Amino acid sequence: MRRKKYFIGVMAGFVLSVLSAVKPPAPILPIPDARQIEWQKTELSMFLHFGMNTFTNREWGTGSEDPVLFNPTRLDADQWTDTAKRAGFGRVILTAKHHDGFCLWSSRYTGHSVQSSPWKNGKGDVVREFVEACLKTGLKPGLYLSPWDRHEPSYGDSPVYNSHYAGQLRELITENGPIAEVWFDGACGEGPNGKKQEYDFPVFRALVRQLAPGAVMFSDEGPDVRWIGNENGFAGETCWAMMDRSRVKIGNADTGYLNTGDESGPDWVPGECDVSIRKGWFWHPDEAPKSLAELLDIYFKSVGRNGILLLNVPPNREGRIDDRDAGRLMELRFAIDRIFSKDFARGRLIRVESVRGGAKDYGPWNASDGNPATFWATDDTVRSGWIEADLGEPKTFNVVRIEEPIAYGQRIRKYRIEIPDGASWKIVASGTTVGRKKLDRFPAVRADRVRLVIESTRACPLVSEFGVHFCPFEF
Ligand code: FUL
Ligand code: CA
Repeated sequence: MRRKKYFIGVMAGFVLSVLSAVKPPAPILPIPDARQIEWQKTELSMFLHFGMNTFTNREWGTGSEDPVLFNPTRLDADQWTDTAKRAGFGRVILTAKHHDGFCLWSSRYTGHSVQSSPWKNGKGDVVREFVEACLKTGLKPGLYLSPWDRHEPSYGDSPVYNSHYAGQLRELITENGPIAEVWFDGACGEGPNGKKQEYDFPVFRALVRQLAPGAVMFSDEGPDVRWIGNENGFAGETCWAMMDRSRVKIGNADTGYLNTGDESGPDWVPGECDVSIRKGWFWHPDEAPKSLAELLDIYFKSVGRNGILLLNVPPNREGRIDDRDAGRLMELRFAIDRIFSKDFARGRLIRVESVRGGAKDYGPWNASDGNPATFWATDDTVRSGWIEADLGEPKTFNVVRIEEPIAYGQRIRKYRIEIPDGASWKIVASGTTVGRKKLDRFPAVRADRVRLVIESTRACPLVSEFGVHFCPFEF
């Protein structure tokens, strides 16, 4: 009898909780696919430009370099990945072949590779050492295979070179892996009188999809990840993850369009912000790493503007990341941790203008729990609203962090940040898009409350995190 009563009670509770559960918000299209969601989780990627140019002191080789010049004395892929790991990077992308055509693996399609070099008596394979080091360290490996090839004689004979390129792609993917990102560079310096190669990108992409289904593909036009339109590492102040892929052509893109994305674009193609820690992409003896201030500025303008930062750290002629660059990366890590490990809003009382269904599932505390998967939501018909953190006592801060749960589509198109000012409020920052992460900096203020006022959205606002921080670094 008692058991029966208990059973009925449990059942009633279950039915009630099902009845009172609030429907989750409908995603607004386009939305990221599983590959892109996975990719957007990791905010820092490391680029490794390494190859013939490292030894000839050039940025773009001619293709006629003698392979005997390639001879790193202490190549150590574990040192690359250890550096990346310690600095908090999640992915690393290596130039398997740059424009000069010299291959860092022993390709059966050309002799212009490590196999013709004195390094390890022609028996070495930089790509394999790199991928193995990544997998061992828990980092995701990516490869850059330059379509433009100044060495390969078939370049310009379109069908022949396309099958050469597809063959190399297949080799790289099937003999190493799993590869997490394939980088299709759009550069071509042939000029009007140079060779004209029509690339067969549909075939290249189909091949990558088939052989490395988990890999995202980068290019000006995606399909998974887009170039951000400059090599400074800066996303647009307005930066949508969406664009219209049919408006972009690899190697010939409207860089302004790539920089901001497109609110009405039908395709989800988030931006990757590539930039080098030094002036050049390859290591040169007379170049030095950027300052911490410059790197922090880049971080705020890439990761802090809905992008992913792809920071190039070029190995030197020994085949190692320069100590000065590694040191600077550790400073960057320290600084990022220093700024964001303390969040004055974490777990603090948060008030909102309205809540979805008035229920607990999407309550405001979801925006201060440090969990990107939980979020505050309003009813579907709402297009604006505010969320306010009560810091408990006055705090000094100069950075605010906002995050949207991007699996539901990118929504916010205009907002402002305010602190109390007597009986009313004072604006300390304002912006447009948010996306996976938006960071706003402003002159330090002291206040016990701070609110995010969302002025305009594409669909009901969703906020997964609202953080309040102090950055002690000048930049
Ligand atoms: C460009 C190339 O021309 C540069 O050499 C470098 O690889 C950069 C990341 O992409 O298009
Ligand atoms: Ca949350």
